[in-house]
Amino acid sequence: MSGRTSLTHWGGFSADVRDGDIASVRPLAGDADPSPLLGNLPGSVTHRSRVAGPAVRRGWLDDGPGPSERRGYDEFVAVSWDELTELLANELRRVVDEHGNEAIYGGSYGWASAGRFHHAQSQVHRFLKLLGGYTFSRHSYSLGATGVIMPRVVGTHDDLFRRSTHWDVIAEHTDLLVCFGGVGLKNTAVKDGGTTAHPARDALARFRNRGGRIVSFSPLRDDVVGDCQWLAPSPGTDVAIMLALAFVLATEGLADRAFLAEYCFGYDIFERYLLGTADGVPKSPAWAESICGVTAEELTELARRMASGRTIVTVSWSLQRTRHGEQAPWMGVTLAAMLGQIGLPGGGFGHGYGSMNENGLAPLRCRLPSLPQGLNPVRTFIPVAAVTDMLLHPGERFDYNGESLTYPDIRLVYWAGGNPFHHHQNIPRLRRALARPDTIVVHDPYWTAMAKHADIVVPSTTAYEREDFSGSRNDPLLMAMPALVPPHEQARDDYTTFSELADALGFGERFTEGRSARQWLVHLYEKWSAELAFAIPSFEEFWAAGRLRLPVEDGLTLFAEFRADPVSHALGTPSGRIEIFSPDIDAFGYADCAGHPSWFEPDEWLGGVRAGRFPLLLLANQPATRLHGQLDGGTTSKASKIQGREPIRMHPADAATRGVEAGDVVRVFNDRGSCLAGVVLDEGLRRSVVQLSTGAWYDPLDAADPDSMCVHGNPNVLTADVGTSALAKGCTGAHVLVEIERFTGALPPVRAHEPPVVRTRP
Ligand SMILES: Nc1nc2c(c(=O)[nH]1)N[C@H]1C(S)=C(S)[C@@H](COP(=O)(O)OP(=O)(O)OC[C@H]3O[C@@H](n4cnc5c(=O)[nH]c(N)nc54)[C@H](O)[C@@H]3O)O[C@H]1N2
Ligand SMILES: Nc1nc2c(c(=O)[nH]1)N[C@H]1C(S)=C(S)[C@@H](COP(=O)(O)OP(=O)(O)OC[C@H]3O[C@@H](n4cnc5c(=O)[nH]c(N)nc54)[C@H](O)[C@@H]3O)O[C@H]1N2
Ligand SMILES: [Mo]
Repeated sequence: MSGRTSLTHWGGFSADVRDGDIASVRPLAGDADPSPLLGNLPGSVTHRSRVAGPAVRRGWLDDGPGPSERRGYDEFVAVSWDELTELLANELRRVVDEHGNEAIYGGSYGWASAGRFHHAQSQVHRFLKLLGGYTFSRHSYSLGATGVIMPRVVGTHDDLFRRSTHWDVIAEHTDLLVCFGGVGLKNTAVKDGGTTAHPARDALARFRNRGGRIVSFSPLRDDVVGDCQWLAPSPGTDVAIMLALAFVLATEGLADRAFLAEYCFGYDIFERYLLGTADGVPKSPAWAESICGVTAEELTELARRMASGRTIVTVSWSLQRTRHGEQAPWMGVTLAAMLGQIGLPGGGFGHGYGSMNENGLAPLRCRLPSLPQGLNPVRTFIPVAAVTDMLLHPGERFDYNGESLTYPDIRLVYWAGGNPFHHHQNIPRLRRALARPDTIVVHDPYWTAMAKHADIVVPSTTAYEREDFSGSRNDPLLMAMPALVPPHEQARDDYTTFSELADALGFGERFTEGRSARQWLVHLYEKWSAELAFAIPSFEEFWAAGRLRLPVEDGLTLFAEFRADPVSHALGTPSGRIEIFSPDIDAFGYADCAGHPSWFEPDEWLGGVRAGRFPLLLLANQPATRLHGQLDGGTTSKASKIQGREPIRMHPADAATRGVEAGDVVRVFNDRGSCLAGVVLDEGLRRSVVQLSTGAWYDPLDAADPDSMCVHGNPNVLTADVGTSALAKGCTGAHVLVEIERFTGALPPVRAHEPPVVRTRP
């Protein structure tokens, strides 16, 4: 069969199918810059790493629920679907009866697949809410710091992306794009929910053709593709750089004081810090030079240039995925406010151009159809990246965003559509935490490391084995996603699994409302259609056409309404203005987040004492060859590996001092853990910076030992499991200090994509 069209988080495609799998794919017509990630799809449905049928960990089956250090290397026993439903329903009932619903952790963070109905998070949360609730999580690994700080600074975090200044406006009006963290095209491959066009490359070409210029602060040259002024500061020092730029504006009469007075709150308090009146340290270019390694002259010249034309200051999301990650976006807005161009076409602030295929894309004029979630009767939550802290420290109090909260005592962990062995930091610590609950349940199509650490493994279908539709809020197309192939082996969609469980637990009718999956698609579509302000075709017509074009809001400039009328379009902050000083945050009295943006020395950076022991700064950034850990075994992903290991990029000079050559396998280590990786040499890196993307599946040499080396190259065996600050407690996985040596031992095989032992019973 050929030519059926579907959608992924990284683009639309049409597929030829053969033997129950995707044989080849072609990008969606009209996508000017399709993603190379599509190359991971062929062969993915029947890949050997699929979970073939329901499976239960041997120790759990024999001994019953309880803490276990055997998670991660025990064998599994194949069970029937009926057995699985009964075991799992009984266990959920036991935990609820004995410990209450709060003892279920259902945060279940993760990206799963495109699809509005079969969206794994929506399914698991709806199910657990009807069960009586669960401990939930707030915010994301993507935007943990931004999600808390920016609502306090500009009254929103979401609108910074959803209603960001359009690429066309930048191409037409911007003179200078000052990018902290680059504008990497690799990351604009992706948008959650799916994306049908990739306009960033073309927009940047039009911008440059018109005379627009880019200044990229980034440790990596290729964070901007094509011409730019590349400045490579020491990672983690961007706030010092921005302060120095601000210092020049303030002291050379270049700050827009009228804008600061009318649209901002508390600039005067911040300025006392900036000029050093408050603490005796002027944040001058000379001061910043000693921290970041960019010269005072370069910084001074840039500040003047920024004030002389239409300038956007854009801060990539990576900058807030570090200790004190709240500061960079806050200081970025402050710097843009001092330039006084916020709300003017082609000027102002951006957060994430080059982080996702969302900034610069026009938002829909309507919402999308979605599965109703219901209310969670349990109010207990954690900031999402505190999952290990929660499991290791039940009953302990912690600070978060002005509140004092308590970690619940979790007995059952339920994961559907995410992979903590991909997303969480300090895997050795994570493994110790995962030994503590009574039961871990994982739904996934694949034997990820998280599935291998579960007690009950539920085989899910992939998005290509079921019917759905999807789209995202900055994409004009709602796309039909017909089933391309039948379900693999015994795989079931999560909806069917939850329907049967809900039945066994006595709330089947409330969960399904009597609808099949197909009937839900029709129902969600029709309900949505009835609420729209405009007419759309019937579901059948949409399904036959395969797509539906929706109206979008073109030509946006972020905060244009606020600039035009700061009274009726006041921001959602306490003052209604941009809070350069936040009295609320100031009153929290946190040692690691003050009342205005400030420079804090990072933990993991080249300037501190720790760098004496571990002298290389590793960037654990997003992979160019896949989405997170998804389809790590696919063609595009595997083609980049070196002797089967994830590539690590090093500057030739850093390699030479260690006797390392291109193509070598190296051991990357610090005091938390170690992994192997394959060397690529590249002069486009700042000295002492190395880069190892996330996403190689965790593969311990000795699965019984939580401290074991990962032989495949997962950087999260090295990263620190500490929050951004007491304010947001966001993920800080972007940077970690390491040392590297040539690996001289016998090269262990990579078994990451091999399933565990699954015994069948007579
Ligand atoms: N060190 C470091 N760590 C990081 C980051 C970093 O920059 N540095 N980045 C962080 C960021 S921004 C993010 S967003 C996270 C991403 O972390 P995750 O979102 O957890 O990573 P994914 O690999 O996308 O995991 C999704 C899982 O869902 C499964 N899946 C797909 N479809 C379905 C389905 O229909 N049903 C079910 N049940 N499962 C399905 C996939 O097989 C996959 O295992 O990682 C974070 N971790
Ligand atoms: N291909 C692909 N695209 C993706 C994803 C993926 O898995 N694959 N994941 C998506 C997701 S979930 C998210 S949240 C976004 C994340 O988007 P980001 O967080 O912006 O992505 P990263 O790749 O981690 O970082 C971007 C660049 O920032 C630079 N950088 C790192 N630290 C510093 C620093 O201290 N200072 C400066 N100036 N620059 C620094 C690095 O060189 C890095 O390449 O990406 C999305 N896009
Ligand atoms: Mo993310």
